Amino acid sequence: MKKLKIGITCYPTVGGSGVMATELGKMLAERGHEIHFITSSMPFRLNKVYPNIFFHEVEVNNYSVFQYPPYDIALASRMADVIREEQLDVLHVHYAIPHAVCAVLGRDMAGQAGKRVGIVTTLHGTDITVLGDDALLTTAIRYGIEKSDVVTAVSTSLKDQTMELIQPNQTIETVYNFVDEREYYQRDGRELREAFGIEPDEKVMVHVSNFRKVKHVPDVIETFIKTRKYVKSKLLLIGDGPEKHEAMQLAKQTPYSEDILFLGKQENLAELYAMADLKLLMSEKEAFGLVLLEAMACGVPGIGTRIGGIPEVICHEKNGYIVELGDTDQAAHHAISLLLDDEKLQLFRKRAIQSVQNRFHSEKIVEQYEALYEKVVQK
Ligand code: GMT
Repeated sequence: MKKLKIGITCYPTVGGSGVMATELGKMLAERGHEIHFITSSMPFRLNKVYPNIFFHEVEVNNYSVFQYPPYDIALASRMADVIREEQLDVLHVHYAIPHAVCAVLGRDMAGQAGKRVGIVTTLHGTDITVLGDDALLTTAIRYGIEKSDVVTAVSTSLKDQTMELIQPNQTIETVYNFVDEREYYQRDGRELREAFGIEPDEKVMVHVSNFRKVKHVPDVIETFIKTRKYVKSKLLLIGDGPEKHEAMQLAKQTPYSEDILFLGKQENLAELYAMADLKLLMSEKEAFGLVLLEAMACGVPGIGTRIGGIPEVICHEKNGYIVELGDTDQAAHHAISLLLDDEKLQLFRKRAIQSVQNRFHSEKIVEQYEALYEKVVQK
């Protein structure tokens, strides 16, 4: 396809959406497109130098007269400059609020001198499932969606929820998330397990999140405790966030506190997954669950709640298990049955890797985005 000039805006420090936007930018650059990140700081996964990736920082000054720094306006203004100066073909923004609205404003500010930039908006979840409930923001979210040329959602569940909650006059396409298979693959974790004091006959369960309330970390700990009674195992809790302290307190009160390891924020998740046998994601809101996909790519099957996009990632009883929100008995039941049956565990591991390759392969997903860009450019 024709090589394009693509602007990308995301929250550079926010979990899955920032990771996805950055990985997409890197893959598009590898396919010969010119990428312009327009973000408040360098995206944290942009850890390699590319000759065709550029970073345009959005600096927001803190004026003493204003109660709030004008981030949205500064971003729209920067977008306008980059659209004009770089003659962007496409501006791909992640999150409707504020990024889609800023993109529309930025395109307007850029004026008619340049060619009309196409706006592609990807919805990641929080913009709809949390902000979409806020009556003050619904109009702005609908505006951002309707003024975009193409809108995608990271799961069909999120797409349906957006249509129901926001009722935009716009079609939304599902484009799933992906992982970089060159980083997320099954590795030998024996050395690392030993370094962490994990015995060869122990199983390892893992949870990765930003420890927000919606992640239901106490349910993860409860599931582990119920499983630990029957399976010699450890629980690795990776990440940091507002509920971590409470989770640590809870872990301390359990009879297996020694087996619950809080590893904090970690960069090299693929290496850590090499130690794990099972992933737990017990969230009450989850548009996709990128952490599940990352684990599956490394051969770690998951147990997740019947929430949002999770059932689109986990195929119940094939590559993992789906349980109802809060049902830690059922989660523990599945965990025990899987962890005590080595043959089944190996089969689930294999199927987890296969489903990532078949349904969420990076090449396939990046091609889907390219096809949408092409559509926008031809408009
Ligand atoms: O889950 C979070 O708290 C972070 C949030 C984000 O904006 O990065 O994640 C959302 O986007 C991810 C990437 O598409 C999805 O995998 C997550 O499921 C989604 N989180 C929610 O919907 C709560």
